[in-house]
Amino acid sequence: MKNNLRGFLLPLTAIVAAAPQTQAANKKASQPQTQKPLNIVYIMTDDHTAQAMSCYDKRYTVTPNLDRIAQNGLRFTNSFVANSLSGPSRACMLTGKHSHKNGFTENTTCVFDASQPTFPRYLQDAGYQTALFGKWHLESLPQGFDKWEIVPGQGDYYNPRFIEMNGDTIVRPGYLTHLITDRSIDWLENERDKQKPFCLLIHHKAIHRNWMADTADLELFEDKTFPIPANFYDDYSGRTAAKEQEMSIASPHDMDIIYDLKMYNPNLDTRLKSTYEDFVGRMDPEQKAKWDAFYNPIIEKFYNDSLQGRELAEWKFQRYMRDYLKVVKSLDDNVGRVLKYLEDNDMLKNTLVVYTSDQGFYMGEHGWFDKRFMYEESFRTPLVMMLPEGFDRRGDVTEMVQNIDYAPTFLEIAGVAKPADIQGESLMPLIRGEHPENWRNTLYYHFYEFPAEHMVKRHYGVRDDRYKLIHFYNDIDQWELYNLENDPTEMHNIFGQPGTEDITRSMMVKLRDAQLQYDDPIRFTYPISDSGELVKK
Ligand code: SGN
Ligand code: CA
Repeated sequence: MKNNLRGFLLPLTAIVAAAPQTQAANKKASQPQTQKPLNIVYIMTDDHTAQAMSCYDKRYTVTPNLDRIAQNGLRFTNSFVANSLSGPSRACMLTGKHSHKNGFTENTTCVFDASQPTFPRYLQDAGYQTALFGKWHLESLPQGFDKWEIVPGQGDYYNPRFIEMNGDTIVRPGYLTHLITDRSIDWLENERDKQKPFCLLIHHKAIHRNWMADTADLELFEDKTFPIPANFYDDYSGRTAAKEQEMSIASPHDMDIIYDLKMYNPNLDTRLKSTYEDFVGRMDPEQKAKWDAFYNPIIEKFYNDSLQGRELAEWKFQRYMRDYLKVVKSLDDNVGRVLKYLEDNDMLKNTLVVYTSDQGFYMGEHGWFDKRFMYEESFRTPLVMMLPEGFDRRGDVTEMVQNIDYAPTFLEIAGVAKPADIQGESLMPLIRGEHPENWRNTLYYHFYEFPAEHMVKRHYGVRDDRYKLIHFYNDIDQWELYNLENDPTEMHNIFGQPGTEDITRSMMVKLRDAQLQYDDPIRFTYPISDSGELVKK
């Protein structure tokens, strides 16, 4: 679905304020009451992957402001999502529950049930001021915020629309990443009650498709040639779902030469041309003049050169990388503006700054863009935190964490006891520098959005620190098993190979246990006895 406007169409009954269900669980946890409560600034981007963040990966770009967050706190090196898609990820992080529990399993038909408890509601009940600016993508309107202003659906990069709390839609002139930052700083400076602790969610559209850079950044990266990932020409042998996806950079259907790569041609019709025309149509004459001055020579050369085959695929890869990294640059600058505001106002000492993305993304690995798969690039998500005074731990956290952990973390900060139905774990022990012995050693994942754009089949799976087991189901029944130690790019599906029986059995047990623990109504059907023996099909 294109720029999604389903949020506009909801009847009022679907968006009325929910009954306060949070009271019972809202007992104060034991925390020193003498300490001033910490503020939380939770910055989240869309589709920003760790490969494009220099504190994780220095191959492609530099992100000094994001790196500053990590340098003054923690870098989580094993950070994952529960369902690699925007709406589902947001629902997981708001509720602390997997998709089957919060009900928002996929983007196309789900509407978030706003009557369920979320961390902003718990925080509000605990005396925090809560605010949200930017992308929301949950179709029902936000609840549990003292102030919010969201973009409809995916949002527009240029001169974007915002939905205000009173239901009005306004258009703000400018580039979205700046505007969300301006709005957030304005709230910090002029609107909040400075006597109360706060939790501010700054949730950007950047770096989402179709990666339209700010005109100020258009010239960046044009002289750079990025290394092509070793598995760019993956033939997907042994992996049916990977073969049948529609997220290939080389494919003219999947990556649109006009919409994605801006090679506008009035004489060429492509699948997403009209969407591109709509987006560019939002620009004012000055923005459009800069846009055209930059792109026109590239367009002319592109159509003259008539590249084919691998040359064309690699040209598309380079343009994709450049566009994506330009959008990252303005995001990084704007994160810097927020840090500067907090620093200038002496607020870093009592504010936890969290930076993450709604999921990872493919930067040409397996030949792809987009996300969805439980493979590493999109299962992972960056997570760095700048820590306030009194938290001395620095460096890497290597424990496996997941976006269902954010809600219980924020609850612990606010002194709210974790309700029994929250499935995530508070990250506070890790932030304090502890290494809890019983920390999770298995992650559970479940992706549902099929059939849909990009055609990634439904699947669930488990990952431990060495192996990953995935089951693709619904219209197929295929298992994949990876040894991440020998095969970190997941090119060799070893499921069913002689010699893998023991590890298959043990991963099946982990999968069965995870589905029971998280109470997922979809249970795998591979025959396994009560004692954990694998019954060969
Ligand atoms: C849009 C994009 C897709 C993307 C989904 C979900 N298409 O539909 O490429 O996978 O969003 O992304 S587009 O033609 O509209 O750009 S998500 O991050 O919001 O889940
Ligand atoms: Ca996303």
